[in-house]
Amino acid sequence: MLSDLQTKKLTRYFQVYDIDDDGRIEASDFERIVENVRLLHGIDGEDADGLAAAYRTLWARLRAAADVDGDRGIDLDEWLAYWQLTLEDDARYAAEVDGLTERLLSVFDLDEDGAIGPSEFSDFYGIFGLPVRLAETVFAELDADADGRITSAELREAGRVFFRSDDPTAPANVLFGPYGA
Ligand SMILES: [Ca+2]
Ligand SMILES: [Ca+2]
Ligand SMILES: [Ca+2]
Ligand SMILES: [Ca+2]
Repeated sequence: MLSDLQTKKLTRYFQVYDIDDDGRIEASDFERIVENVRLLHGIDGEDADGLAAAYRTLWARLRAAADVDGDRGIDLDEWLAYWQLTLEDDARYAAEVDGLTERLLSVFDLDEDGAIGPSEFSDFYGIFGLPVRLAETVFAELDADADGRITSAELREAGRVFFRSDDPTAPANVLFGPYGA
């Protein structure tokens, strides 16, 4: 079972992907994410095609696993059911945390130093429509050793805590911004 805290955090994560805020994660939400990432990197042509293809694959995998009623969208109930199964399975959970860490680094580590700096973190919030004024506070929470960079190890730890921790005071709970009451 997902705890109350996990349900709130995963609902917040759902809202991050449901960019148009219509209560369903669909192909069109992923297309908007791709477009935002494309603009951030200023890429087009073949690179943009590769980016779009990567997100199509990600969406297809998510849909195959989570769209139980087959209506080509993932509603919140399907999303939470998907995460309950994933978090109960250590191998799937580890793969999700690794995948999230790699995606965040590959998309937002613009200067390619292997870590997320403050302005790269603001980009991340901007792309997902999260309040950018919060980025600075959340960045400081996730930068565990306060050296001004969120390394892949810090990001992976944040992912682990975000998905599984039931400690309401854990800083990484707010990886995707504040979650609802
Ligand atoms: Ca949507
Ligand atoms: Ca569905
Ligand atoms: Ca960087
Ligand atoms: Ca750090």
